[in-house]
Amino acid sequence: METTLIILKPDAVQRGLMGQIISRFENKGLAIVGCRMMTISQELAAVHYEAHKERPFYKGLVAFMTSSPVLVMAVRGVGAIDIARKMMGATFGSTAEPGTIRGDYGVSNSFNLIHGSDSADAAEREIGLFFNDGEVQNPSRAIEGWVYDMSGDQPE
Ligand code: IDP
Ligand code: MG
Repeated sequence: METTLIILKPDAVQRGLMGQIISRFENKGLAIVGCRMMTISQELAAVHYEAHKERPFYKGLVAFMTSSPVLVMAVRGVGAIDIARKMMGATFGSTAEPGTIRGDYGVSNSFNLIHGSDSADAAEREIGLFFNDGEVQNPSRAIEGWVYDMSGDQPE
């Protein structure tokens, strides 16, 4: 099982798209195991996006991400990191495929609704940035045996 860090960005929250986007993850069979609404500080945005510090869009990105509340989620499933990235679609709303979150709900290249960790290392780091110890839950889901084939050693 993997857990990925998803952020519904200020545009998704302001546009009232939280429920529809959360539903996509739940409908897919992924589990929401952490959830908090917050306004991201300048400091946290800078650490979260430090890999982009030298990029021309960095200043605007930090301004956007700190401009209004976000919904931060920990989302769990087998292969959750890659599955969530596929569900999000390409970075730019203008080119993201229909059927993806960015492709279906937006047209902007910078206001692109959602962040998702892009690797296992990034997921671990980002979950540590946005959640305190013990805040990410570890539920035993009653439906697990119908979401996954549990007849072998691993959920499949
Ligand atoms: P990702 O969110 O799909 O992983 P990254 O390349 O990691 O995309 O960029 C992080 C965020 O920075 C994007 O989600 C988007 O909000 C913003 N961004 C990336 N490239 C551009 C750009 O060329 N113009 C404006 N904003 C950008
Ligand atoms: Mg990225």
